[in-house]
Amino acid sequence: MTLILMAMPIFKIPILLLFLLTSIPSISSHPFDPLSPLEIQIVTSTVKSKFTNIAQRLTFHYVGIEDPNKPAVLSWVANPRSPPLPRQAFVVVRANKQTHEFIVSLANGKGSIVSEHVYQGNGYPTLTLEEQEEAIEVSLKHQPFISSIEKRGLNISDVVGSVFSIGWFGEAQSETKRIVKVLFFYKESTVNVWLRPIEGIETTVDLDDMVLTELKDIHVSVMPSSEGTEYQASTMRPPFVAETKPILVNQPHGPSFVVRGHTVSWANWDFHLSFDMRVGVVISTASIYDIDQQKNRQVLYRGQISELFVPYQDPTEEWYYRTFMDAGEFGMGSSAVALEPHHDCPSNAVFFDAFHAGQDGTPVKLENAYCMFEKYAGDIAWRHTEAVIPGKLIREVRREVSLVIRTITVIGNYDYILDWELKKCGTIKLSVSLTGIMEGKTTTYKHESEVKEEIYGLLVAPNTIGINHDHFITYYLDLDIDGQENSFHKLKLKSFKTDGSTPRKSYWSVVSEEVKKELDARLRPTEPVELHIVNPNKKTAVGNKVGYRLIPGPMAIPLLSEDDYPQIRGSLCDYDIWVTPFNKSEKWAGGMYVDRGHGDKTITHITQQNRDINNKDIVLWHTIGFHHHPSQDEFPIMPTLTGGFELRPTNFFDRNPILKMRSP
Ligand SMILES: *[C@@H]1O[C@H](CO)[C@@H](O)[C@H](O)[C@H]1NC(C)=O
Ligand SMILES: *[C@@H]1O[C@H](CO)[C@@H](O)[C@H](O)[C@H]1NC(C)=O
Ligand SMILES: [Cu+2]
Repeated sequence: MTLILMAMPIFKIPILLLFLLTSIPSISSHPFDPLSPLEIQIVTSTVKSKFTNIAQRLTFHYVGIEDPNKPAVLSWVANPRSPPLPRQAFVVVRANKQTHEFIVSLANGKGSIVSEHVYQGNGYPTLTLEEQEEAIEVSLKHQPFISSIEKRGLNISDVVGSVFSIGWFGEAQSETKRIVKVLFFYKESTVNVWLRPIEGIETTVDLDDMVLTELKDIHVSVMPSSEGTEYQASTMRPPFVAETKPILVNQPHGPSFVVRGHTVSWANWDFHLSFDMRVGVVISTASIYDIDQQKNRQVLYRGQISELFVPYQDPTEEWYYRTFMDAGEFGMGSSAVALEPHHDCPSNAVFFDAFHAGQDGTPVKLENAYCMFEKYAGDIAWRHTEAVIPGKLIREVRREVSLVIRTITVIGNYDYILDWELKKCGTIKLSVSLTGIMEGKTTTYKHESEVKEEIYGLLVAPNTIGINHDHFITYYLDLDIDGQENSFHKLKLKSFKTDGSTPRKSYWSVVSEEVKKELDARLRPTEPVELHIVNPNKKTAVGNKVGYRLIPGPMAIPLLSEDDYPQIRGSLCDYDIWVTPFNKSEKWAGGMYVDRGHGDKTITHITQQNRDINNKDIVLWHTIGFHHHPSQDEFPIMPTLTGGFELRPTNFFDRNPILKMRSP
């Protein structure tokens, strides 16, 4: 009982609503509920007790739930008043320079180790926030480093550091130590440190020993002026951009969603909402109520980010290694920032805290880690004006009110705003908005006319180059369209010639292809195609297969050569679409251990098994991408750039599911 209580999220909602919630009959905890602080404590102390006389550091890199098996989860969801499933946690620690994986049982509120395994492959777990801080501190206190800074006439107390993962460039496994580089920036007259890098000096820190292993003082770079780099309103003088008058989002009767534990009901949707230190928000066991069939129908078993790959395109000595895998290396969840009410989310939003394990195993609270709100932005759900009927004017309009779940992850200089949006028509829309600060590289050039060589980007300010890079984001989408057995169909739009019996010479029509195997599902569409996930065993009343369609997001094409190391690790961008048969342990498009990993367990390798995907429980992986050639408008901070994709019901319903909807 304690565990069930602890599993309640701490969210801030009006007292009145809290009162209403408590009057709803209780429900046992959902199998995907994130670990509560108490559970984290139990799990990590159980693991710690295995390492009693450890000589070196014991650091926790991942602590999260171990997913129960899918059939058990589905039968619990079908009957949520049944007893909770046994809780287990999955844990990754570093100890004695080894990566240990544990599964810990939480049965009866006590921790016990179910399995223990030393990972022998290449690559390392996600960096902890604490070890990044330590690596910076070790560097800043290193006397030869201080001398190097002083030699440049800079003030050590104005130097800040940031940790950069260094990828993998063909070294043997025995040579790929768990090391990072620390790079330095100058905060002397601006908070926008990313545009004031101290180039030509870097340290290398071994994270397992937490020692500085190398100081490189290569050259003295120019320091761009701090002028115009500030972005805090309090530091700016008029004129300001024309103000708009206040806009209020006002829901006089409160939100129309109900949150029980981590389970959410809103309009016709029911789903589970969780948060994970590696991937951030996880939406699972989502179903939609069909008013015609008068039942909930399954849509999504689990959806989350799988990986985010950001290769910079400057191959020179001090930049070549910047090829980040943000989820696996830095943690999209543990790097989530506290959302600011009224600004990061509108005034009608409800905020949720999340918990993850700190490096030492103690629970760390991430306040306002994600928010949920109903969005009405003046859009229309459907409408028609009918003027053709004499003497009658018909106008029917429905407002589009949707539900948004938002989290924001900040990895160093970059901010990723990650939204899930559920619509009453059944559409699920996922979007990524990029903002934050570009990573500036210093140069002696002050004007574009002086530039006579390759600079791998654009001169965005005097002495500052914005370096070209990409953002590739792979989503893991275990769709269960009206049941588990699904198929992937490519509906190709083809041109046809007519037989000449009318003046028309051509038309297009649809040629459907059932995809049978994993390798055939991989796709980078170059011709018009509709991508359907269907349930071949369920048909509409008129006989169409029920399904959902992927309306793909922005597609970017990998431009690195196939044999380039970042491309091997980041092969998740080789295709926009991948489909695999469901396997609980296959979730990571870039591999499980990506820091310094060799890219040998990516989605490329997973799909090489070329398994059957026809009429099976399948998973859709969708990679969206942004090529980013910086522009001056993005200096000194970038206006948001948004991209996303939709999953849209396609013959899922027998007719418009929101036909019988009244506008609120
Ligand atoms: C360095 O910065 C500190 C803190 O801002 C300041 O107190 C100190 O006077 C500075 N030293 C020099 C040499 O500018
Ligand atoms: C699931 O995937 C893992 C790793 O690819 C593999 O070892 C395991 O055998 C797979 N399980 C099933 C049931 O296919
Ligand atoms: Cu970018």
